[in-house]
Amino acid sequence: MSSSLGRLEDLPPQYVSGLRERNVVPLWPSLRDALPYDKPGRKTQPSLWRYSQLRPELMRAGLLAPIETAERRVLVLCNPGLGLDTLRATPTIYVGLQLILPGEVAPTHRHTPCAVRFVIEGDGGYTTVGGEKLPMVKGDLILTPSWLWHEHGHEGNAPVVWLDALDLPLIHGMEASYSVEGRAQPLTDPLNGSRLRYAQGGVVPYASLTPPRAAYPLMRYPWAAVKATLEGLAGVTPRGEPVHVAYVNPETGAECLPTLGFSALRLMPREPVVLPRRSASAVLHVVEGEGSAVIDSTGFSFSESDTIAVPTHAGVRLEAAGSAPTYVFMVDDAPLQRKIGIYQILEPGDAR
Ligand code: GTQ
Repeated sequence: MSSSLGRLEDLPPQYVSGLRERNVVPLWPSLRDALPYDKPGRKTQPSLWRYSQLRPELMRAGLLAPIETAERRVLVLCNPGLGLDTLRATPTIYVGLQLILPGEVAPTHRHTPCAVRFVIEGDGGYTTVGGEKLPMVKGDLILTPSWLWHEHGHEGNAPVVWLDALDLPLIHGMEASYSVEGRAQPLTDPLNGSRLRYAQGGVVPYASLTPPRAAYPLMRYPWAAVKATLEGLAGVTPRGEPVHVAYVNPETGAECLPTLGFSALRLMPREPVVLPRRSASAVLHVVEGEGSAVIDSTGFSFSESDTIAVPTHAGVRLEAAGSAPTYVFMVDDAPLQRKIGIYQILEPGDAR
């Protein structure tokens, strides 16, 4: 094992420039950057975006950017450690706050990255995905899987805002990110149809037992059902263990999208939750309540609708404040990491 590697400056400059002219470089000066010992090199910073500060800016975007020229009126939450122009909250996860005003339609398109919407405020919004119109109620999770047509609309009378999460950095990094325009979709499914088919965990339409199965049988996960599940789980979870549920495909029990995973946590005041350090990066979004977070050594206090970036291998400690439970929605890249065989849960203090 070589502990001190040769540097670029140790080589004859003409040798290095001769290599570079042929589009070649020596590995050893960069080997430790490419493959650091014991822990990945991370540029991602633990970061917090406060909704109370961003909401006025988003409403201003409503005045500055007509939907016709914006297509998607979104303010992107960019991790300062990754640079503000690469549209990344973590190395793999894009998140943005999208605003749609009454009567507007964000036109039909489809794209290679997959996306989800997590509703923050407002009534009357909807997203149509693959011919199914999905109501958007605060706290609902709506899937728009890769390459499915989708458009957003608004039939209410106050602003509707949601959090977008996409695997865009990943697909863009693969130089595989693109979209195509479409026409307004014909509604081929009843309003909220997939939710009506899978209203109850553990009970599925009989016909779905015979292949082929739909890749994405359920498109909308209402918050009311997720919250009720968290309440039930809280009653049977030993104190000190996280009350944490995962959003899954109701047919297979697997994660609902191939790359990104979605889950929700219930926190109680004076019962801090320490999540294991792991190889996945994540974004936390506060659904209800307030509290504090320590991400590695950075502490934040958070309120409803705030969003937090969690780097890979980071320690995460969460605690509710006040007297009521606090609910946190989480997006991570664990599904992709599991598929490619690199997912790790790291015991405290253990990097190996
Ligand atoms: O609503 O389809 O935040 O295509 C970024 C790209 C939202 C969307 C984003 C998109 C969308």
